Amino acid sequence: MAFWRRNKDKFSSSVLGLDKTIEELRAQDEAVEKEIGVRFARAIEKTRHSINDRLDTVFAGRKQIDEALLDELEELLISTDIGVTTTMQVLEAIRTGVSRQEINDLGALKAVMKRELLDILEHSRETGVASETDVEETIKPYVLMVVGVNGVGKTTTIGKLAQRIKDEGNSVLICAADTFRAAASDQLEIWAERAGVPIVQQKQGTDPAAVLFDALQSAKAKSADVLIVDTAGRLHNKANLMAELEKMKRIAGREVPQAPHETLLVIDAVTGQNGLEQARQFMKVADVTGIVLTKLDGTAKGGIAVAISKELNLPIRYVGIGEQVNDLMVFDAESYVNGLFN
Ligand SMILES: Nc1nc2c(ncn2[C@@H]2O[C@H](COP(=O)(O)OP(=O)(O)OP(=O)(O)O)[C@@H](O)[C@H]2O)c(=O)[nH]1
Ligand SMILES: [Mg+2]
Repeated sequence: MAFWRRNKDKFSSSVLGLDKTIEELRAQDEAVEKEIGVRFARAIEKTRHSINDRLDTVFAGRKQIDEALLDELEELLISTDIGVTTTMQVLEAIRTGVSRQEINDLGALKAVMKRELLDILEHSRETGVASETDVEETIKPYVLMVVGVNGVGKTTTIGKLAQRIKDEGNSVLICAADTFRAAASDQLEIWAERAGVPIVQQKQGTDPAAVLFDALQSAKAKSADVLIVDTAGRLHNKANLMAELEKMKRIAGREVPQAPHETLLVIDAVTGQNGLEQARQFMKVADVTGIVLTKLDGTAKGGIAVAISKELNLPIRYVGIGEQVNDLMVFDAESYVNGLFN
């Protein structure tokens, strides 16, 4: 079973305290959902402003949905980075709705947009989930590799993830396999300390695969549930990077069956369509199974989440919504889409 799902079950069974009544559990679920909705809404405030508020302006004083309005809508959608293909798909759905006289006002138009975006996000979750291949629950550690170009937020995400996975009741070990950049390991060490999880590191310039080998031995010896691996972000030499990632993958698979079980590609939402292009390059060198979209809090172009899902057909697992340890959320398509329009 994939880790995030395995974990979800673990989480719900821990939540199912016998001392709680059904009503109390329901209230607890509702409170959690509300909290998630509120945090998503806050994280995509800038994007909501650039879609929802501008939609209101485009519509103001208009009596009908005509081609001129659709042109403005097209421009608006493109500017949020949801991508050309998605924009065309949404416009097509609106045209169909208008011709069937199902869309007469802004409310109906927003409903169609929400439905189309949600469809795309959920489709990638169902079809693009490479890591859904069964990983037996007895396999330990669950190896999670984190890749992506410089500065997108890999190390920060690992710090947040370590805390989160630990809080969910797992023992975690971090592997500092970014031996390329000076201070990379120190930065990770600070996060490891903060989360109270052990870290395996070696001096700068060590072969990352050797650090990973050490970490795998240590994780097995400690019977750790999850090993999170930080990697170097440089992409300027594709052949090197490919060789390095492949070697790491080979070693992981030799030491732990089916490892790495998940390879998360981190994308910086602020870089918008450029991030998408980086992702394509990365997908050529690593078997990416899911996305972490960071810095959603810092962009008005949060529509990139939709473009990623559609064009890469990969599920977004987590989103980063700030620099603090709690600023990482499991991506929830519905909360995201609701947050864009409500
Ligand atoms: N606002 C915001 N900032 C973030 C988020 N995630 C990371 N950052 C910031 O982005 C910067 C780079 O983060 P790192 O984690 O060092 O990125 P990296 O990918 O490990 O970088 P390299 O190791 O150089 O490849 C830091 O200043 C982080 O605080 C996020 O979700 N929101
Ligand atoms: Mg880093």
